[in-house]
Amino acid sequence: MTSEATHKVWDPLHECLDRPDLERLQLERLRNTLKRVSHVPCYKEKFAKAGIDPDDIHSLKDLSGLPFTTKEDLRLNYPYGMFAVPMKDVVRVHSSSGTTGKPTVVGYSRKDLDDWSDLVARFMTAAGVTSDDIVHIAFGYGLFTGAFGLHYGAERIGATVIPMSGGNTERQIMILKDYGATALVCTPSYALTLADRIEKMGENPRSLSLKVGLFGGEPWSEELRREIEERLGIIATDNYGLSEIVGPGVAGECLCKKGMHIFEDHFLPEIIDPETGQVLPPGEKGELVLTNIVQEAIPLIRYRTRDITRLHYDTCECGRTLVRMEKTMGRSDDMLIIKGVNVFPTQIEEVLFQVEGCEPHYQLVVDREGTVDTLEVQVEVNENIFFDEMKKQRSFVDMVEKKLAVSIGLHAKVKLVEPSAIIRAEGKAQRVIDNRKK
Ligand code: DLL
Repeated sequence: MTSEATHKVWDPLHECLDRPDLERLQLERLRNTLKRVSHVPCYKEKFAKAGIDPDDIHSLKDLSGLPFTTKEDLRLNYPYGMFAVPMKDVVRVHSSSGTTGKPTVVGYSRKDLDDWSDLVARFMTAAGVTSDDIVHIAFGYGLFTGAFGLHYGAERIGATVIPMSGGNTERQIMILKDYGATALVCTPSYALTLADRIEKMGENPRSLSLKVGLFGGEPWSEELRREIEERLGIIATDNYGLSEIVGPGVAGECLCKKGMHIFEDHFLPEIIDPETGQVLPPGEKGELVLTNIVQEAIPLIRYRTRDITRLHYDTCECGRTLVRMEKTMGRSDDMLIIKGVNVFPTQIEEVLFQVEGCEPHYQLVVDREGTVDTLEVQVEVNENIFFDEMKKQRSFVDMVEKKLAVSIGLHAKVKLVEPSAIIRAEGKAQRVIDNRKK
């Protein structure tokens, strides 16, 4: 990596603003956004209920008086009810897991797509990517925001993009070797899977041309970072985002690796106590809440990310003045991220409840085999099914596994257990056993 790449800032005008100038810009953008969303039925209702007139917002401090937006709001307004522009102005749609069978839908105007590419270009530049790089994208192309987000960001920089998409690890490795990628884009766990497979093939992952990794979409530790860096011989950087807010491009690390800079000229961050909803003082750990202040198609006000983190306002050596968020430290809800796919236990419950013979008692066991996450759904079935002949039981399991795959977009192994086998909780049912948390 050249020293030029180390210090490069994609948009110095916005990434290195003095805080008073940044806050002026934020307030102006917030006020404009509130005006734009006030005709969206959900916000019209929320503002009326809270007795809020967007014109009464005169300072950034007033933000804490505005109502929150949640995934539930998106579910209730499925699919396009939260959009603030007519469909003719929406040029792209993406989505993410919802808490039930219906996903969360987001839209982008042409300007939103343009802005999104710039936001991604910002964190890719911060990680040292330049127009000299060849960027291998191993996120799945589709409704998930990961692949398209990074794709257009890398093109914006002028890098060469290899839109490999997900899966087929052996082919990925061949392309990585032959096409000479210098930057790898995927989840951190997939980076390890690649390293494992290359080693199993008797080769050294460090002999690839890779120099930098841009990893995100799921939580990962500093230990995992060290392992990836060591085994692949690269600099591994973290980037964060969520589809409701834009996708990747909400925040990303610079090469100082001291937290991810949140692009505050686009997103207003707050940290709240997830129980009380109260805003916490700077530096405290709590749930990240984000407000879109630039987006046209679906600007969300005080969106509860459910991700737990801490914000740091002290200056960073890279020159960016933007606040940094720490690696996430868990969630304030029960969402699981399995192989990079977001899964809510309620999605699984919904499927099980629709299958005749399944009892309303189940448990999810999440584990890791080598570098790969696994999910087992243990479900109680009535005696007829449990004591049925093997062949019939097998086809019952197949049927449930297929239904689950359709709903959650992930293969889960189904294990049938006899009635009353799952321990009954006295308080809240313990639906999830996550053995990955070592
Ligand atoms: O995962 C967007 C994304 C794609 C970000 C690719 C970065 C790279 P969703 O599918 O909506 O969007 O999932 C969002 O994933 O609320 C976090 O819980 C988790 N998440 C995303 N990035 C990180 C990260 C994309 N770097 C949810 N560290 C978020 C920890 C992350 N968790």
